[in-house]
Amino acid sequence: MMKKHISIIGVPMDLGQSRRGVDMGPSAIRYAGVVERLEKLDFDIHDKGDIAIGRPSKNEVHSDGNLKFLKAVTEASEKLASVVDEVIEAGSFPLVFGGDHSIAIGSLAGISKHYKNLGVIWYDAHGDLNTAETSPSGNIHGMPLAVSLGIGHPDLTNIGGFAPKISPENIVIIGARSLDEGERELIRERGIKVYTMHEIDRLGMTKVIEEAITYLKDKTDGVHLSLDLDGLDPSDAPGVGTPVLGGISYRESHLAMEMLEESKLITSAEFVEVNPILDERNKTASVAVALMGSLFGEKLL
Ligand code: 6HN
Ligand code: MN
Ligand code: MN
Ligand code: MN
Repeated sequence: MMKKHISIIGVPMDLGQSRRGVDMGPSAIRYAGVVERLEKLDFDIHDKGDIAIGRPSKNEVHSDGNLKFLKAVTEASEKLASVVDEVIEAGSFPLVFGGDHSIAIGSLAGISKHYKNLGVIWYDAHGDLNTAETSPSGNIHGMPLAVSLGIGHPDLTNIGGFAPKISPENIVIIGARSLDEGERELIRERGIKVYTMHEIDRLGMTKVIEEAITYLKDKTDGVHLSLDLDGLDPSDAPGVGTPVLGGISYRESHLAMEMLEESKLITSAEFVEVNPILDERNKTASVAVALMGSLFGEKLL
Protein backbone atom coordinates (compact mmCIF):
# COMPACT_ATOMS: atom_id res chain seq x y z
CA MET A 1 0.00 0.00 0.00
CA MET A 2 -0.95 2.79 -0.21
CA LYS A 3 -2.41 5.28 -2.53
CA LYS A 4 -3.58 8.54 -1.07
CA HIS A 5 -7.18 8.07 -2.17
CA ILE A 6 -9.54 5.44 -0.84
CA SER A 7 -12.93 4.87 -2.47
CA ILE A 8 -15.54 3.15 -0.33
CA ILE A 9 -18.10 1.00 -2.15
CA GLY A 10 -21.01 -0.50 -0.18
CA VAL A 11 -22.65 -3.69 -1.44
CA PRO A 12 -25.89 -4.40 0.47
CA MET A 13 -26.15 -7.98 -0.76
CA ASP A 14 -27.67 -10.77 1.33
CA LEU A 15 -28.84 -13.20 -1.37
CA GLY A 16 -25.60 -15.20 -1.40
CA GLN A 17 -26.62 -16.88 1.84
CA SER A 18 -29.65 -17.69 3.98
CA ARG A 19 -29.66 -15.24 6.88
CA ARG A 20 -31.20 -11.85 6.20
CA GLY A 21 -29.58 -8.75 7.65
CA VAL A 22 -26.11 -8.91 6.15
CA ASP A 23 -27.38 -6.42 3.53
CA MET A 24 -27.19 -3.87 6.34
CA GLY A 25 -23.45 -4.47 6.74
CA PRO A 26 -22.34 -1.36 4.83
CA SER A 27 -24.56 0.88 7.01
CA ALA A 28 -23.29 -0.76 10.19
CA ILE A 29 -19.68 -0.23 9.13
CA ARG A 30 -20.33 3.42 8.28
CA TYR A 31 -22.17 3.87 11.58
CA ALA A 32 -19.10 2.48 13.36
CA GLY A 33 -17.21 5.52 12.08
CA VAL A 34 -15.07 4.25 9.25
CA VAL A 35 -14.83 7.52 7.32
CA GLU A 36 -13.82 9.59 10.34
CA ARG A 37 -11.30 6.95 11.36
CA LEU A 38 -9.56 6.73 8.00
CA GLU A 39 -9.64 10.49 7.47
CA LYS A 40 -7.48 10.87 10.58
CA LEU A 41 -4.84 8.92 8.71
CA ASP A 42 -3.32 10.38 5.61
CA PHE A 43 -6.19 9.57 3.27
CA ASP A 44 -8.71 11.33 1.17
CA ILE A 45 -11.88 9.26 1.48
CA HIS A 46 -14.49 9.12 -1.24
CA ASP A 47 -17.63 7.28 -0.14
CA LYS A 48 -19.30 6.22 -3.36
CA GLY A 49 -22.41 4.96 -1.56
CA ASP A 50 -24.06 1.61 -2.17
CA ILE A 51 -24.52 -0.45 -5.32
CA ALA A 52 -28.23 -1.00 -6.09
CA ILE A 53 -29.13 -4.65 -5.50
CA GLY A 54 -32.16 -6.08 -7.27
CA ARG A 55 -34.76 -7.76 -5.04
CA PRO A 56 -36.18 -10.87 -6.67
CA SER A 57 -39.96 -10.98 -6.59
CA LYS A 58 -41.70 -13.68 -4.56
CA ASN A 59 -42.62 -15.75 -7.60
CA GLU A 60 -39.17 -15.81 -9.09
CA VAL A 61 -37.36 -19.16 -9.20
CA HIS A 62 -34.89 -18.71 -6.38
CA SER A 63 -32.64 -21.66 -7.02
CA ASP A 64 -31.04 -22.51 -10.31
CA GLY A 65 -29.49 -25.98 -9.98
CA ASN A 66 -28.22 -25.55 -6.40
CA LEU A 67 -27.32 -21.90 -7.03
CA LYS A 68 -29.64 -19.71 -4.96
CA PHE A 69 -30.45 -16.29 -6.42
CA LEU A 70 -28.03 -16.85 -9.30
CA LYS A 71 -29.54 -14.06 -11.39
CA ALA A 72 -29.53 -11.43 -8.63
CA VAL A 73 -25.97 -12.32 -7.62
CA THR A 74 -24.80 -12.21 -11.25
CA GLU A 75 -26.33 -8.79 -11.83
CA ALA A 76 -24.88 -7.34 -8.64
CA SER A 77 -21.46 -8.77 -9.47
CA GLU A 78 -21.45 -7.14 -12.91
CA LYS A 79 -22.31 -3.78 -11.37
CA LEU A 80 -19.72 -4.04 -8.63
CA ALA A 81 -17.05 -5.13 -11.12
CA SER A 82 -17.57 -2.02 -13.21
CA VAL A 83 -17.55 0.36 -10.21
CA VAL A 84 -14.36 -1.22 -8.86
CA ASP A 85 -12.82 -1.01 -12.32
CA GLU A 86 -13.61 2.75 -12.48
CA VAL A 87 -12.17 3.33 -9.02
CA ILE A 88 -8.85 1.71 -9.92
CA GLU A 89 -8.86 3.48 -13.28
CA ALA A 90 -9.12 6.76 -11.34
CA GLY A 91 -6.05 5.83 -9.27
CA SER A 92 -7.96 5.23 -6.04
CA PHE A 93 -7.78 2.28 -3.61
CA PRO A 94 -11.04 0.26 -3.68
CA LEU A 95 -12.39 -0.54 -0.20
CA VAL A 96 -15.53 -2.66 -0.50
CA PHE A 97 -18.04 -3.31 2.30
CA GLY A 98 -20.36 -6.32 2.27
CA GLY A 99 -22.78 -7.76 2.17
CA ASP A 100 -22.17 -11.47 2.03
CA HIS A 101 -19.00 -12.96 0.58
CA SER A 102 -20.56 -13.58 -2.87
CA ILE A 103 -19.64 -9.95 -3.57
CA ALA A 104 -15.99 -11.00 -3.91
CA ILE A 105 -16.94 -12.34 -7.36
CA GLY A 106 -17.58 -8.78 -8.54
CA SER A 107 -14.69 -7.22 -6.63
CA LEU A 108 -12.18 -9.65 -8.10
CA ALA A 109 -13.63 -9.26 -11.59
CA GLY A 110 -13.12 -5.50 -11.44
CA ILE A 111 -9.72 -5.65 -9.77
CA SER A 112 -8.08 -8.42 -11.76
CA LYS A 113 -8.56 -6.51 -15.04
CA HIS A 114 -5.77 -4.26 -13.78
CA TYR A 115 -3.25 -6.91 -12.72
CA LYS A 116 -1.46 -9.64 -14.65
CA ASN A 117 -0.78 -11.63 -11.50
CA LEU A 118 -3.17 -10.62 -8.79
CA GLY A 119 -2.54 -12.14 -5.37
CA VAL A 120 -5.38 -12.80 -2.94
CA ILE A 121 -5.35 -13.15 0.83
CA TRP A 122 -8.58 -14.90 1.86
CA TYR A 123 -9.06 -14.34 5.60
CA ASP A 124 -11.92 -16.68 6.47
CA ALA A 125 -13.13 -19.64 8.53
CA HIS A 126 -14.22 -21.14 5.21
CA GLY A 127 -12.58 -21.89 1.87
CA ASP A 128 -15.40 -20.49 -0.28
CA LEU A 129 -14.25 -22.99 -2.89
CA ASN A 130 -17.55 -24.78 -3.51
CA THR A 131 -19.38 -25.25 -6.79
CA ALA A 132 -23.04 -26.11 -7.38
CA GLU A 133 -21.90 -29.74 -7.43
CA THR A 134 -20.02 -29.69 -4.10
CA SER A 135 -22.01 -27.09 -2.11
CA PRO A 136 -23.98 -28.43 0.85
CA SER A 137 -26.16 -25.28 0.91
CA GLY A 138 -26.50 -23.88 -2.61
CA ASN A 139 -25.41 -20.55 -1.15
CA ILE A 140 -23.20 -18.63 -3.55
CA HIS A 141 -21.23 -16.96 -0.71
CA GLY A 142 -19.55 -20.38 -0.29
CA MET A 143 -18.30 -20.25 -3.90
CA PRO A 144 -16.54 -16.94 -4.78
CA LEU A 145 -12.96 -18.20 -4.60
CA ALA A 146 -13.77 -21.15 -6.88
CA VAL A 147 -15.63 -18.82 -9.25
CA SER A 148 -12.62 -16.48 -9.42
CA LEU A 149 -10.44 -19.47 -10.34
CA GLY A 150 -12.81 -20.02 -13.27
CA ILE A 151 -14.54 -22.98 -11.64
CA GLY A 152 -18.35 -22.89 -11.49
CA HIS A 153 -21.40 -21.67 -13.38
CA PRO A 154 -20.36 -19.71 -16.52
CA ASP A 155 -22.68 -16.79 -15.62
CA LEU A 156 -20.50 -16.29 -12.55
CA THR A 157 -17.06 -17.21 -13.88
CA ASN A 158 -17.50 -14.89 -16.90
CA ILE A 159 -18.42 -11.72 -14.99
CA GLY A 160 -16.58 -8.85 -16.68
CA GLY A 161 -16.23 -10.96 -19.82
CA PHE A 162 -13.13 -13.00 -18.97
CA ALA A 163 -11.99 -15.95 -16.86
CA PRO A 164 -10.16 -16.88 -14.72
CA LYS A 165 -9.52 -13.85 -12.51
CA ILE A 166 -6.78 -15.38 -10.41
CA SER A 167 -4.46 -18.39 -10.39
CA PRO A 168 -4.26 -20.97 -7.61
CA GLU A 169 -0.61 -20.29 -6.80
CA ASN A 170 -1.42 -16.63 -6.02
CA ILE A 171 -3.90 -17.44 -3.24
CA VAL A 172 -3.31 -17.65 0.50
CA ILE A 173 -6.19 -18.72 2.75
CA ILE A 174 -5.81 -17.77 6.42
CA GLY A 175 -8.01 -18.97 9.30
CA ALA A 176 -9.69 -21.99 7.68
CA ARG A 177 -11.46 -24.37 10.06
CA SER A 178 -14.58 -25.42 8.18
CA LEU A 179 -13.87 -26.93 4.76
CA ASP A 180 -16.26 -29.13 2.79
CA GLU A 181 -14.97 -32.29 1.13
CA GLY A 182 -15.07 -30.83 -2.39
CA GLU A 183 -13.13 -27.81 -1.17
CA ARG A 184 -10.42 -30.00 0.35
CA GLU A 185 -10.08 -31.83 -2.96
CA LEU A 186 -9.78 -28.57 -4.89
CA ILE A 187 -7.14 -27.29 -2.46
CA ARG A 188 -5.09 -30.45 -2.93
CA GLU A 189 -5.61 -30.62 -6.70
CA ARG A 190 -4.66 -26.98 -7.36
CA GLY A 191 -2.01 -26.70 -4.64
CA ILE A 192 -3.63 -23.73 -2.90
CA LYS A 193 -1.70 -22.39 0.11
CA VAL A 194 -3.80 -22.65 3.29
CA TYR A 195 -2.98 -21.65 6.85
CA THR A 196 -5.65 -23.39 8.89
CA MET A 197 -6.17 -22.61 12.57
CA HIS A 198 -3.74 -25.45 13.24
CA GLU A 199 -0.87 -23.58 11.55
CA ILE A 200 -1.89 -20.30 13.18
CA ASP A 201 -1.80 -21.93 16.63
CA ARG A 202 1.42 -23.72 15.89
CA LEU A 203 3.46 -21.07 14.10
CA GLY A 204 1.85 -17.93 15.49
CA MET A 205 0.32 -15.16 13.39
CA THR A 206 3.68 -13.37 12.96
CA LYS A 207 5.21 -16.30 11.11
CA VAL A 208 2.02 -16.97 9.13
CA ILE A 209 1.89 -13.43 7.78
CA GLU A 210 5.64 -13.30 7.16
CA GLU A 211 5.36 -16.49 5.12
CA ALA A 212 2.28 -15.26 3.27
CA ILE A 213 4.07 -12.04 2.34
CA THR A 214 7.18 -13.90 1.15
CA TYR A 215 5.00 -16.33 -0.80
CA LEU A 216 3.13 -13.58 -2.69
CA LYS A 217 5.65 -10.75 -2.91
CA ASP A 218 7.71 -11.57 -5.99
CA LYS A 219 5.15 -13.32 -8.13
CA THR A 220 2.27 -10.83 -7.83
CA ASP A 221 1.79 -7.26 -9.03
CA GLY A 222 -1.00 -6.47 -6.56
CA VAL A 223 -2.69 -8.23 -3.64
CA HIS A 224 -6.38 -8.13 -2.73
CA LEU A 225 -7.35 -8.69 0.91
CA SER A 226 -10.73 -10.39 1.20
CA LEU A 227 -11.57 -10.37 4.89
CA ASP A 228 -14.59 -12.36 6.04
CA LEU A 229 -15.38 -11.35 9.62
CA ASP A 230 -16.13 -15.00 10.42
CA GLY A 231 -12.39 -15.63 10.12
CA LEU A 232 -12.28 -14.13 13.59
CA ASP A 233 -13.52 -16.03 16.62
CA PRO A 234 -17.26 -15.55 17.23
CA SER A 235 -16.46 -14.13 20.68
CA ASP A 236 -14.76 -11.20 18.93
CA ALA A 237 -17.02 -11.04 15.87
CA PRO A 238 -20.46 -12.42 16.79
CA GLY A 239 -22.39 -10.61 14.03
CA VAL A 240 -21.84 -13.12 11.21
CA GLY A 241 -24.19 -15.60 9.56
CA THR A 242 -21.93 -18.66 9.59
CA PRO A 243 -19.87 -18.47 12.81
CA VAL A 244 -17.33 -21.21 13.57
CA LEU A 245 -15.76 -21.69 17.00
CA GLY A 246 -12.01 -21.57 17.47
CA GLY A 247 -11.16 -18.64 15.24
CA ILE A 248 -8.51 -15.94 14.92
CA SER A 249 -8.45 -13.49 17.82
CA TYR A 250 -8.96 -9.75 17.62
CA ARG A 251 -5.31 -9.16 18.65
CA GLU A 252 -3.95 -11.63 16.08
CA SER A 253 -6.06 -9.93 13.43
CA HIS A 254 -4.69 -6.51 14.34
CA LEU A 255 -1.18 -7.88 14.11
CA ALA A 256 -1.96 -9.36 10.71
CA MET A 257 -3.31 -6.02 9.44
CA GLU A 258 -0.31 -4.11 10.81
CA MET A 259 2.12 -6.46 9.15
CA LEU A 260 0.26 -6.23 5.85
CA GLU A 261 0.37 -2.45 6.09
CA GLU A 262 4.14 -2.54 6.68
CA SER A 263 4.57 -4.83 3.67
CA LYS A 264 2.88 -2.25 1.38
CA LEU A 265 1.56 -5.23 -0.56
CA ILE A 266 -2.19 -4.68 -0.34
CA THR A 267 -3.73 -2.84 -3.32
CA SER A 268 -7.46 -3.41 -2.65
CA ALA A 269 -9.58 -4.77 0.20
CA GLU A 270 -13.04 -5.90 1.17
CA PHE A 271 -14.66 -6.55 4.55
CA VAL A 272 -17.64 -8.89 4.35
CA GLU A 273 -20.30 -10.81 6.24
CA VAL A 274 -21.02 -8.13 8.88
CA ASN A 275 -24.63 -8.81 9.94
CA PRO A 276 -25.87 -6.17 12.43
CA ILE A 277 -29.07 -8.15 13.14
CA LEU A 278 -26.99 -10.99 14.59
CA ASP A 279 -24.50 -8.65 16.25
CA GLU A 280 -24.08 -7.36 19.80
CA ARG A 281 -24.26 -3.57 19.80
CA ASN A 282 -22.52 -3.23 16.45
CA LYS A 283 -19.40 -4.96 17.81
CA THR A 284 -18.53 -6.78 14.59
CA ALA A 285 -18.74 -3.61 12.48
CA SER A 286 -16.56 -1.85 15.08
CA VAL A 287 -14.03 -4.66 14.89
CA ALA A 288 -14.02 -4.35 11.11
CA VAL A 289 -13.38 -0.60 11.35
CA ALA A 290 -10.60 -1.08 13.91
CA LEU A 291 -8.92 -3.60 11.61
CA MET A 292 -9.20 -1.16 8.72
CA GLY A 293 -7.46 1.39 10.95
CA SER A 294 -4.49 -0.95 11.29
CA LEU A 295 -4.55 -1.94 7.63
CA PHE A 296 -4.25 1.71 6.64
CA GLY A 297 -1.50 2.61 9.07
CA GLU A 298 -2.98 3.61 12.42
CA LYS A 299 -0.28 3.39 15.07
CA LEU A 300 -0.59 2.93 18.85
CA LEU A 301 2.23 5.31 19.54
N1 6HN B 1 -18.80 -17.58 3.88
N2 6HN B 1 -19.02 -24.04 3.18
C1 6HN B 1 -20.35 -23.62 3.53
C2 6HN B 1 -21.21 -23.50 2.28
O1 6HN B 1 -22.43 -23.36 2.42
O2 6HN B 1 -20.68 -23.57 1.18
C3 6HN B 1 -20.31 -22.27 4.29
C4 6HN B 1 -19.84 -21.13 3.43
C5 6HN B 1 -19.64 -19.85 4.19
C6 6HN B 1 -19.23 -18.78 3.24
O3 6HN B 1 -18.77 -17.50 5.10
O4 6HN B 1 -18.40 -16.62 3.17
MN1 MN C 1 -9.90 13.39 -4.04
MN1 MN D 1 -16.27 -16.21 3.24
MN1 MN E 1 -16.66 -17.48 6.11
